[in-house]
Amino acid sequence: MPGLLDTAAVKAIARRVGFSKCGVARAEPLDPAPLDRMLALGGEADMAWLGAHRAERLDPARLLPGARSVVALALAYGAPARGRGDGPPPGTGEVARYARGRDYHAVMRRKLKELAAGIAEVDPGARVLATADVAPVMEKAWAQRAGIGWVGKNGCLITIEHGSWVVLATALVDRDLEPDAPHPMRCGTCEACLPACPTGAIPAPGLVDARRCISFWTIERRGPIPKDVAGELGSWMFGCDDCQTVCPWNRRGAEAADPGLAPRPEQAALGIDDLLALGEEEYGRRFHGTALARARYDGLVRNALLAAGRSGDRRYRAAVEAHLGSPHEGVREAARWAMGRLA
Ligand code: B12
Ligand code: SF4
Ligand code: SF4
Repeated sequence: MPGLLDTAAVKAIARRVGFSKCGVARAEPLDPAPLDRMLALGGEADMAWLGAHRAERLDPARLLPGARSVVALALAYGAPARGRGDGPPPGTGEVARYARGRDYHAVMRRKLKELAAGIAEVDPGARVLATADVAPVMEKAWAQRAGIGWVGKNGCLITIEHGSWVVLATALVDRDLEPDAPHPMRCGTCEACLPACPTGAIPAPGLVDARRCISFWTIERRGPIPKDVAGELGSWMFGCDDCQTVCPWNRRGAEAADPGLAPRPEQAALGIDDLLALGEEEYGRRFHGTALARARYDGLVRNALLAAGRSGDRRYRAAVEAHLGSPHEGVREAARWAMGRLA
């Protein structure tokens, strides 16, 4: 039955759909300073798309003409409390917690569709653009403005209830909704995440330099990883959580809000041997539908070769050598680097 679309109605729909948190902000342009600061530094690394859509990133009305409100949404994923399951078993590389279940993009897409359908039931004329991760929308900035959490000094959006173990989405709406108050910054005097970053990728509070971030190199980087970075990736095979695991707001861990996001034990740490022996077809079967697919076959094998090299374990030599003739440049280079380490 059509009625009035207001903030309470939107939040009730978000709750029904299963989002962990929902808040509303006015769709007024964002402060350009943080984005410009990062771009001026070159902190976007290879991700030129971060600067290419600067105007859209700052002003939602450029994405949805007539946008009046931004609904910010958070979905908690499963993460163990600190102390349990820390560090991957020997012979494996660790996977960031957000990527240990089903691909959150798929889970989000379904929920965002249901949210848009719920809004259409109340207000059939409302126009909605609901996305997660894929559109030029600064999701953390909106989440903070809409009051669901704050951007911590580690650059992540932190909620009181679930820590930073949440993924984010937004829905732009061409309706005036009562806004929530922005969330206050709750880091206080803590700075634990800055020295905890193994590669010094957080040169100042809240500023993440992707050129030094393990998450960038192991997930987003296409092709070869420079020699000086290859040895610095620690125990990580895909992504990195080091600046989050030290955060006091994450001490308790989090329950997955959707069963699809619950961690699968076999996806928390990947065997180096397994990945070195992986063919493209088997890769498709194993990783399709997970966030790990973002790294593609060659990215994951490249990461495994570097992990083998860092381990110093000469038993990997034959498996590494087999990749020296790979058609993928990133894989070939990683195999050469690892052979040098295992010599
Ligand atoms: C590009 C990108 C990356 C890049 C760059 C990271 C970055 N910090 O921007 C890389 C590949 C490194 C990356 C890594 C990760 N990412 Co990412 N990423 C994105 C993406 C696509 C765009 C982010 C963006 O616009 N960055 C540009 C900068 C300028 O924007 P911003 O950080 O949002 O800007 C704010 C801060 O700079 C802050 N700020 C500026 N100055 C200051 C000063 C102080 C003192 C403070 C406190 C804050 C502050 O204010 C700005 C506005 O609020 C978003 C999805 C999206 N569309 O938003 C996901 C997203 C941010 N990533 C996400 C995740 C999960 C991760 C990882 C945790 C994955 C992992 N475990 O490996 C890591 C975390 C690394 C980290 N410490 O930030 C989630 C965030 C979840 C959360 N709770 O915060 C997002 C929102 C995806 C999603 N839909 O859920 N990511
Ligand atoms: S994700 Fe890892 S490498 Fe990137 S800023 Fe955090 S601790 Fe540093
Ligand atoms: S570790 Fe401390 S400074 Fe860093 S994000 Fe968490 S509370 Fe903020």
